[in-house]
Amino acid sequence: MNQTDQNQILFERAQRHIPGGVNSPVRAFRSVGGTPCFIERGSGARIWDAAGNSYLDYVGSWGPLILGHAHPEVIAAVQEAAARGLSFGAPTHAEVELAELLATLVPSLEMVRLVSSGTEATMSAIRLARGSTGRDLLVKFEGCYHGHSDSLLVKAGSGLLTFGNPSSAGIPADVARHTLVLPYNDPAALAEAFAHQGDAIAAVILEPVAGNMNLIVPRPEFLHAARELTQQHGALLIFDEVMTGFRVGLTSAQGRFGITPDLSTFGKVIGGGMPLAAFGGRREIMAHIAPLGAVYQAGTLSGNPIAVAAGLATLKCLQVPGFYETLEARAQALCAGLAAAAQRHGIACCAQNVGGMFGLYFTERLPESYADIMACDREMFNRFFHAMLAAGHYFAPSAFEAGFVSAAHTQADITDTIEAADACLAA
Ligand code: HOZ
Repeated sequence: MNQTDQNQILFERAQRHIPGGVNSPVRAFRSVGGTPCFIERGSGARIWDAAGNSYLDYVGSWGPLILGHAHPEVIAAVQEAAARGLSFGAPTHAEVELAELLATLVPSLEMVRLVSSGTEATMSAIRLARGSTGRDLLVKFEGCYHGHSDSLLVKAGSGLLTFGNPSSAGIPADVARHTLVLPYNDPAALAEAFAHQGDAIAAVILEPVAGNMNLIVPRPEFLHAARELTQQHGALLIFDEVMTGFRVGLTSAQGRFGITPDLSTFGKVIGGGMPLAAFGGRREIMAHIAPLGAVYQAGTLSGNPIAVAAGLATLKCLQVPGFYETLEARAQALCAGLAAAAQRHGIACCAQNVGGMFGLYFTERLPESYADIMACDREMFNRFFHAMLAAGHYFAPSAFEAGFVSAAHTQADITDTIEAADACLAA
């Protein structure tokens, strides 16, 4: 049997009992075409699929694996915690430590609640914003993705954008009408919304670096307008840092850009590859959460001890001096090298990174909006994706996702990927 058939065989089996053969839509390779790789194992910057192929991985489980796969300290912490029991549904010492550490590293997190996924974190933060302000209207931005709860699946990014259907079926119109969608990076549109409906807006939620419509860097004036307008009108500013949290720096995007939100959501890196997320913020707002207040939120696996152990071990490694400087340098080198390789072959291409996340665009200039992203050459991306995959370099299977570099990627790995891109783009 041809080795490569193993992925195909598994995909066919998977489709019999799992919708689309995957447990999260982007994994299905539908926008790029072809068969998804069924991953058997990972180590450092590499993953291996069921057919025995190995790849340098620039997905990193969509962001959590900032230390690379199977980092020894994280695995040891997980094994040690697992030996003491998988779940208690009761408070533990370790979750207190994690809450204290998060509050120290990100000072806006005066109080935090641990949950199991980014979706849960954003959904709960919005309920809290509505419950604490007594208002219903939520402002989000076109192409931003904040998980799959009802209020947030309106003109969303990630898988919805990948499949060209940015608003999900199954959301009652009555729910969707409480979500106002505005263009990202457009402070004037936000000011106008507040001028008209400012006293009805509970919260503005945004990705402080948009990472679910490829990657868009925020204009400073956009973030400042979001902070000032929410403050002026008694609304809350929610930073969705599920992707950017501890990915763009030790103080996350809010520290990097010097903006203090009222509430923030975290996920991915804080769980080190385990299902862990959090929402938190100002003490007086968080005091509305049950059991202190009337906004209900709960979960059997919230603060799960194995996930917390992985998160603590990961956050410890991130505090080593120079960690983020090296990560940023690697991501920058990758971006510069990929763009230069494409340009050498006359292909319109640019790339940029923020910390350890990056965007690669087949277009002339760096995109600043959803519209700019939609104008990129998707066919070119798909060709690039498949040529790189065949050469052993695993990029996100969608032109609408950010990429991720980990601390396990060496300069030699980056050089290898750039050389492969040069060869692929020449063909
Ligand atoms: N929504 C994630 C990317 N932005 C994809 C999650 C997954 O497929 O694992």
